[in-house]
Amino acid sequence: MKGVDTDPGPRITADDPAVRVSFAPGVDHAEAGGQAVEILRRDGVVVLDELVEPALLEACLQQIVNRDADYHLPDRARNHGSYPGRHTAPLVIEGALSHPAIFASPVVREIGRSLLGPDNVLESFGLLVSVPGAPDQGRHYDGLLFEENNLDRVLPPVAFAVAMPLVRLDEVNGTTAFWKRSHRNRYVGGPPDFVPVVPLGSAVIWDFRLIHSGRANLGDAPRPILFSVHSRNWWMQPEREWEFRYRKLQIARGVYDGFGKRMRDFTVRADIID
Ligand SMILES: O=C(O)CCC(=O)C(=O)O
Repeated sequence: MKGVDTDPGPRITADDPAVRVSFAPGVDHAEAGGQAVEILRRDGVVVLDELVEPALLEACLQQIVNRDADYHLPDRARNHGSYPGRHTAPLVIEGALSHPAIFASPVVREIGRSLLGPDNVLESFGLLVSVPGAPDQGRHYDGLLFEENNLDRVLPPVAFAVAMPLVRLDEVNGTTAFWKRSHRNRYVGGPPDFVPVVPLGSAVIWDFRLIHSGRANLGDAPRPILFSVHSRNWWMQPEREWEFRYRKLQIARGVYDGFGKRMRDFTVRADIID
């Protein structure tokens, strides 16, 4: 995560139907997935609406709270992230979290194959939390191959983030603000042009090069999001030495034992938890 501007920009919500694709019952997922790929290529971000059953997401949140009621508390060694009031906590893929719709949605897998190549991998899977009082993030991109020049803009993508909120994201608990097309065009500042409200059941995918900023949590409850990174198989997110207890991808042994070869290849970076 690299800052480009400490000013987070004005507080607005700004929807754009051209950056959203519906996966409601009856929609042809292959066609909708193809549209999502085109939008990601063009704008660097896409919202996949009605992708996941809200009841499954509620079960995931319940499981997380039951396992660790303090999941939202900062722990520098155990969590990943360097922004005040915001961190990613490790998760184990088990129980409700092991449902493929959660960590390996067929729609997201297909988007990954199109944008990141057939042998792309799940680089990480954790819980992105912003706590009440968390301020706006500075504008940043999540990663570039070459920081020192503008080469990334003309290269194909190497990684994308998938944010699957466990609560609705809005102007109170803080959605994410995006500067569309900044993955390919020169960033010129100004207000964000896509600041979507994200209902439970929707997911947001963004290119790692895209400029964005998580908005302040003005509510009174933590804002949990299932957050994963999908990447080309030769790319890895840099690790920070002080995050020595953070585990970026963990799968329960019983879940992993049920995987076929394709899923094992996709989760090749996982720690298997006995
Ligand atoms: O919290 C958000 O909405 C975005 C988080 C983010 O961009 C980050 O942690 O890099």
